[in-house]
Amino acid sequence: MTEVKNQIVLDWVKEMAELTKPDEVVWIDGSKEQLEAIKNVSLATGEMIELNQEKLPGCLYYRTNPKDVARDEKRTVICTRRKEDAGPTNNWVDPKEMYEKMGKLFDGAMKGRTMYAIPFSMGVPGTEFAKLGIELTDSIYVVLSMAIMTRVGAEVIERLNAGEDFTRCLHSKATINEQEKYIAHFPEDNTIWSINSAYGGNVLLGKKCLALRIGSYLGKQEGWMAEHMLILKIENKEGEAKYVCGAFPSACGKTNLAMLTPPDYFKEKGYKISTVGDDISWLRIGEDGRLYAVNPENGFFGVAPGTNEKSNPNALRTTHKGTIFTNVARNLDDNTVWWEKLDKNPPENGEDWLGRPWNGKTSEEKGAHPNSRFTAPAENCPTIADEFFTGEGVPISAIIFGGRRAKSEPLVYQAKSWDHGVFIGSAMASETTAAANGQVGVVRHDPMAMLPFCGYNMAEYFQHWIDMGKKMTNPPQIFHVNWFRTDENDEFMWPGFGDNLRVILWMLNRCEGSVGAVETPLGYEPKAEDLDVHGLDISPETLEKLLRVDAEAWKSEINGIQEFYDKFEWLPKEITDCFERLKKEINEI
Ligand code: SAT
Ligand code: MN
Repeated sequence: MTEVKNQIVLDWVKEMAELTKPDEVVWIDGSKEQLEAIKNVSLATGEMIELNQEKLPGCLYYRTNPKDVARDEKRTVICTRRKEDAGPTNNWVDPKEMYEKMGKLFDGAMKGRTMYAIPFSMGVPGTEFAKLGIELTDSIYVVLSMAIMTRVGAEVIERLNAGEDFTRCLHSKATINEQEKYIAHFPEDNTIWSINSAYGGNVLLGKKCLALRIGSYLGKQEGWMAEHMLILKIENKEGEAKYVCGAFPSACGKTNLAMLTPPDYFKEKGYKISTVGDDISWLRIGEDGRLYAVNPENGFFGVAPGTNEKSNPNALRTTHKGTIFTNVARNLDDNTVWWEKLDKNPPENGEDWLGRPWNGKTSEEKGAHPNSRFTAPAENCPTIADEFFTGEGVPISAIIFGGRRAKSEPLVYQAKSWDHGVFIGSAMASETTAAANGQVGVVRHDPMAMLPFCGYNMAEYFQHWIDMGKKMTNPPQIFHVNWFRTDENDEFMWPGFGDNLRVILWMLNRCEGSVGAVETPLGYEPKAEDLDVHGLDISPETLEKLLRVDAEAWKSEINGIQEFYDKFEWLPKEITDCFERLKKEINEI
């Protein structure tokens, strides 16, 4: 393997090994042979289970500790020297204090184990967007997952040897003691320490920790943006391509939107959808004054339950080889996997996510954990876009914000300007999901879907959005959507999934200025006739209800926004101006 020669890297690894005291240190080069050998070690210890290799070649099954099944926001901290630099929405601890506290926990944590050193790149190495990291871990699950989710290989080592900077990521599963679990970020040192967890979001440190928390901090310093956004490519029959980004909180359908299947009517019209990314976007301003995005990841860490032939056939195909399934149910008859809503045929001879015998036909209990996941290589995805592989940015026409909102939010509206769009993003809220520990289904403010992922003061982050807008001569249009509005009987009013393309096409028409709109206090809404509902069984009344601005609901919404804003000592004037205007206009309805 290519040898690591960078003395800064070697010194840091040595120092971390002296602290954690593993039996040995093994460098990961990303080769098939090495990963195969390491996988075999995990099969022998029972950490991973091999699935049916005919039906699911290269696929593995992994189960976490039952108390370690989601991101833990309470134990996620931002350690900046000044508390105000972490801001009112992050947990903050002084870096010195945190290093000391965690240093004690890491002391000897890898005794009797192997430390794996994983050099990885977020983004295609060598491109303008790419950033390097090294994760040190005592978990084979992490090694195998990082090999899927990031780019690992000789090229990364060569770049390190050439002196490129890297994020220092240290992880130990230690004893999975939830009282001593911490996911700590030291943005000023480009360092991440995570201990006592073995669940993806807390331990695959390239993902939320580097690509969003540290990434957002670096973006602020260096003049770019790290966002919790999918990237979708839409081509018409002339082959003209447009790209949109979408920010939705975890488990609100980003993967489904990123891989959507157009309704037949649109397929016949020649529309084609491809996937650039499903979770994270890194965005930079191009020379032409437009905003360009890449997906810095190399795989998908998607929610399994609800993924099926109808909701997301492309995701399903993506998981048929080389995938790690976590906390789903198993079918013991043919050694495959199952999760709620996969199909109508749950295993009778199964095992639930806790490893208990489970009969899916008779049991009242769920077989898979609601936040069970697949970790799958992006290259498996039938709709993966060519641009994913080059790592060159794609020009973004529209940014979509959205969340789960049963009542107040209309199906779609367009911001009146970039600054107004930043206000909309800053004020967005969503019902919580199982992706993070805590109560599910309560409305919480989650600006730009970044509340758990912004690595610095969110007021500064809003200011960064405003500043980026000023630097763009041709910024994307900003929209807000809600696929989840329900009627009096709590039934969804909008079919969602592939039919969301109808809303996206309206947005693209707006970007081109080819359709009009109705101005409301929230923004520009479609005229009902401009939403192409051909082939959709939806009544004009339902459509009207989906688009209606409910003034009463918005009065309480405004109180919620105010309450959220009150956390901040200051907010950009552009945002407070938009808020004042909204309050006034809602009261006038
Ligand atoms: O657990 S992850 O943070 O990686 C996925 C998510 O919650 O979005
Ligand atoms: Mn996510």
